[in-house]
Amino acid sequence: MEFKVKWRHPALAKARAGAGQSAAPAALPESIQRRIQDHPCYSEEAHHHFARMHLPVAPVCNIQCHYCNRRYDCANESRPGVVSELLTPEQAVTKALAVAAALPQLAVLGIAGPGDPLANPERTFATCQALTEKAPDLKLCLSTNGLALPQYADELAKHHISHVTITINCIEPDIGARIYPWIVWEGRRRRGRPAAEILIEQQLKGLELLVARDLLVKINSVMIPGVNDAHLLEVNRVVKQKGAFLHNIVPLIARPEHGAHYGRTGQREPTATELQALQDACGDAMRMMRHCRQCRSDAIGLLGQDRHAEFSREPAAPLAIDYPAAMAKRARFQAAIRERIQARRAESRAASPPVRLGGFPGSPRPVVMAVATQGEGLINQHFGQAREFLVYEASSAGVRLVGRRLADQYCTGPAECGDGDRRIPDIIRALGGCEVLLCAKIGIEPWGQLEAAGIQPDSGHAFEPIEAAVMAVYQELLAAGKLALPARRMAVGGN
Ligand code: CLF
Ligand code: SF4
Repeated sequence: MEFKVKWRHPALAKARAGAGQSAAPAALPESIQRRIQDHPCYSEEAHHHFARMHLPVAPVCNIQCHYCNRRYDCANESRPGVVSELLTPEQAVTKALAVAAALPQLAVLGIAGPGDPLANPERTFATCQALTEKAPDLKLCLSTNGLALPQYADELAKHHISHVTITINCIEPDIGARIYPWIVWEGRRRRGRPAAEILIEQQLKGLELLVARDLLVKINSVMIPGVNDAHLLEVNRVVKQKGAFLHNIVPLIARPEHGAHYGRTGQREPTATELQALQDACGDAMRMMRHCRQCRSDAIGLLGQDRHAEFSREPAAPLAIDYPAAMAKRARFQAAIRERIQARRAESRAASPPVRLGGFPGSPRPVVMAVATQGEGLINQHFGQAREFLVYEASSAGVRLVGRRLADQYCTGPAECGDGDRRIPDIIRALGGCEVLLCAKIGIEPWGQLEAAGIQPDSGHAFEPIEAAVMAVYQELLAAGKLALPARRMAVGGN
């Protein structure tokens, strides 16, 4: 299905008009590139290199979602079941400066809970104001359910909050009534369809106001099978039409032990395949986020490598931090990262010529590969240490990230040596659909078990850039005649 899209973000609209684009997204204009190049959520490439820190200053929420247990973080930006410490604005600012001084990859400070930032406006904006003054080089980011958004659109712009996420799970109130049991609106608790109607209206109005103020807006949607899964295609169409920059569809997490309504009532979670099919169905007409880690509201570090436990609950003394020196160090460090990214792009263009078909009909089938990585865009993790795998699809069109899979860690240390055998069936299940596993190293036992399950381990590309390695493996398979079309009908690489 092809949507007729009116691309309303001012800068994007200009780019599309200039490029005469139809459904495919335009190459991003330089001004937008600059705004996302070091934001780990808004740029897939950046997420390998740049870190974010969440400041848990917002305890209260103004709505109830059926996937949320209020003892835990806002589930719109986190895994239910994970509790974050709450900080006062002063503590949050002090801690942010301390972390920024210690973590040169830090590029973004986000407020994402544990409740809704805009249901706690004083705490949220006091934190932002102090950060704008004291850490002017860090981007400010915020995530909200959108109920209070229209009221605070100007304030968000005033506080230099450049990136805002709105969680929009539906645009149809009857569906909303199945997701939100109540909201608090104008001092009163509203329920059912009328409550959902108000929430949706506020969310869409908020989106328009932010786009008009030139903020970059990401939409998060929780995929709830049988409730809003099919409907999210329509949500995608509408938010795109209203100028959202990115759509992040995340899977519902509903476990009985988390105590939320969906978990208690047996609402099922989507499978990785269902999630990917929905993201694919939304098409490439809109940028889809595929690398979300559903992180906690006090997360620190690269996505997928949360370091919050390393930083003390007690914030460091403010006077002990030489922030200007740390800022200069961070600027040098991040400039070097950007140079490395540019060099790697050039290298990858030169070293991995695209697979091309030698003028024959048909095309080789795509191959899905799992990758163990700790960041920096490299295959740099031992299989036994991995708790998640990024999943890439290689095809004659190139390499693309299609998602991530969570898995039990195969090796948890000498005390539990041997337990990997017990965990491997679950790991194999989590990697369903993957034909190759790329990692830095892997033991002989799991190698054999994965191979027997039809997943070929490969540590021959250890410490190489991910996309180049995935394409190299694809080309090896192609050259070996393993990709459906007979090898003699294809040519690999070249001009
Ligand atoms: Fe945090 Fe969210 Fe800003 Fe990112 S997270 S407030 S946009 S800085 Fe990112 Fe985490 Fe996914 Fe959120 S990976 S849960 S999308
Ligand atoms: Fe929970 Fe977030 Fe929903 Fe509020 S908006 S009920 S904190 S998931």
